[in-house]
Amino acid sequence: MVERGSKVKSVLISQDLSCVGQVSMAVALPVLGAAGLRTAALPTALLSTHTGGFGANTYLDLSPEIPGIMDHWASQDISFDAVYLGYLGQEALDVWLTELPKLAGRLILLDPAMADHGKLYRGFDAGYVARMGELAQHAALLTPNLTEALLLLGQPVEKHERIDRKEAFEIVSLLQAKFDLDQVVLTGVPVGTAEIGVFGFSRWDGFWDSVQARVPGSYFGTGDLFASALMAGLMHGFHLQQAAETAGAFVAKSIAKTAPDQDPRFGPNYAAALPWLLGQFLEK
Ligand code: PXL
Repeated sequence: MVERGSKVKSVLISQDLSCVGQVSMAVALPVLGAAGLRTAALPTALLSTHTGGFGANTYLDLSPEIPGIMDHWASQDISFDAVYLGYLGQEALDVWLTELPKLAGRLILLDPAMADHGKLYRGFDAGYVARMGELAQHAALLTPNLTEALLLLGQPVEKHERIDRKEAFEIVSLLQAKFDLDQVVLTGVPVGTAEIGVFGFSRWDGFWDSVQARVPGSYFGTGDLFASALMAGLMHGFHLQQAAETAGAFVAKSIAKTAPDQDPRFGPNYAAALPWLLGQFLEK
């Protein structure tokens, strides 16, 4: 549903705001805003930094604000074409379990940001994974990395180091069935020694994959950049595969444009790849 009197599509973004580290809200807002979308930002928590390697970060839970903010928007007839949820935090996940069903009918993208490289992020546990699975049942599109997908399926996370194409498609298929999803994008899948793949399914276009050479370097926030660019592509009318390939290329270009001595905790240089991304939408 497009907001009245406007052709600009609107996206509600809800995830944490980490003050330092270029992850989650701090990259979703600039990417989606620059892509010409009307963004609404609903931060779930305020952290001094992300939880990946800066020591004892502060954490302020903002989730008690969410229901009141949603009620105020409803009273003003403010609605959204799409909803993008990423890293939420323990308390906000519970709030969204109540709130998300009320937004049924929108394009709901859930990036179940909770783990990577075979490990849960600090502060998360098996209960968080189980509740993320419940939330996934209210999403239309799920974009886990391989570790998150294995956790959501209750499979051994040791497999995150390398799987083959057949296993990757099986994982996509199992996720689709378990959470009754319209669309799935399994991201950052290491296939072979020097390649990285994205494997997807859409109810409309079936299964597809896209494998490319891995750009060396591992940075925080790449999953958030990918999901943000994916959402931007979908809002510009791209099919899922085209949106995922564009998002994957955007992340690869961001990494390629990052100084080799840059501290990976601060994320890649996505700003240098943003003009390229926006060009993809203009050419459409
Ligand atoms: O999506 C990465 C991310 C987002 N938000 C917070 C994080 C991380 C990764 O560590 O800690 C707070």
